[in-house]
Amino acid sequence: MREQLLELKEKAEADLERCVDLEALNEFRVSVLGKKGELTKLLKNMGRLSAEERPVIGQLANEIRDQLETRISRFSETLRDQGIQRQIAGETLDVTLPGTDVRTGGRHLLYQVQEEIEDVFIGMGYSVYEGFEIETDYYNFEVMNLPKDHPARDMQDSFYITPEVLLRTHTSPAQNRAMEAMCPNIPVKIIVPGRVYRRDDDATHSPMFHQVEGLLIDEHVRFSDLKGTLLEFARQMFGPEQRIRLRPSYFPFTEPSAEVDISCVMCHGRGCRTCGGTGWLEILGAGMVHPRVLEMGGYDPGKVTGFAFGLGVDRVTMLKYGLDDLRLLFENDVRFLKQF
Ligand code: FA5
Repeated sequence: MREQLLELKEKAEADLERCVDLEALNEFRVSVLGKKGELTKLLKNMGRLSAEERPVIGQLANEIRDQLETRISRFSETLRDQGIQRQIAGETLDVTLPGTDVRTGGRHLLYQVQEEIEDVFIGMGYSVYEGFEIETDYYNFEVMNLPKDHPARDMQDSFYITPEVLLRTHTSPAQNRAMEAMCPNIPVKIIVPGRVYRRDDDATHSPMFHQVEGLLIDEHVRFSDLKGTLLEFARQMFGPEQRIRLRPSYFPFTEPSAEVDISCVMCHGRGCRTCGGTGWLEILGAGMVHPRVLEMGGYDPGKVTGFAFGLGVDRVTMLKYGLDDLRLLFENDVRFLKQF
């Protein structure tokens, strides 16, 4: 049996060198040292040996196994190195292959339009003031002259965090916050851009949308100042031919109040599908700041007057870019967004 073992070793050492790759070497290893391999088969005859021979042969078999394992492992390293060398030698650099496309991000269309709106008002001397997206019932409604149980609260159904804390339904609460911060200084001349939330959801109403609030408080501010400011805004935003129309409306925090329309940007006032044949499109609510709102902000309505407006940024974006569904802006479809 000793001779058989030595023969197996000699043959295995010669065969090992003939393995051309790692796969062949692994197959070879299994065929010699594996559970059903040649060495195991040979050792099954150990039972026939005498008690003195058995440990001697057993030890020899172990030595042969260890030696073969070591040779296989070394040869596998040689094969691996050869493979790498071959790969390097065969590699060529193809400079004509297309490069990896590096995509750069861009500003979302809505924020491009919001910035454009801000620029128009900054050009008219307004400063940008930041409000809070999470507001208290007090600022969102009460100081806007909407006490609890006021029926006009129904116009702006909100998302409540607690009965007293909610996601703001409009940017108007920032009016009072700004008045508190600035009183008794005049003029207060601010715009407040930001996200607002309502329980709305259709093609022209989104549960999260954007407004830009405007507030001017000073001596002798008149309704005609409001009208002139909004006309100037519409012209800078939509072109010099743009007209605006004020329709009487109701907001508890302004008196008088108006809904403001611009002449339809699609048909220029002739009447089309977008404007429902009327030639006009609503973009904002506005009015003269209610004396009680001035008072609650610390100002004396006998000495100062003011106007305010709340502009829908998403609406302006739809009109400027001819979008027929507001929700396109929030679906995060890159094919849509990268057009702008
Ligand atoms: C208000 O939110 C008042 N705070 C505006 C205001 C401010 C009036 C200051 C007077 C003085 P209104 O609910 O009409 O008003 O909303 C104003 C504008 O926001 C609308 O003209 C419209 O352009 C836009 N808007 C309203 N709801 C949505 C909505 N769900 N999705 C998208 N835009 C909306």
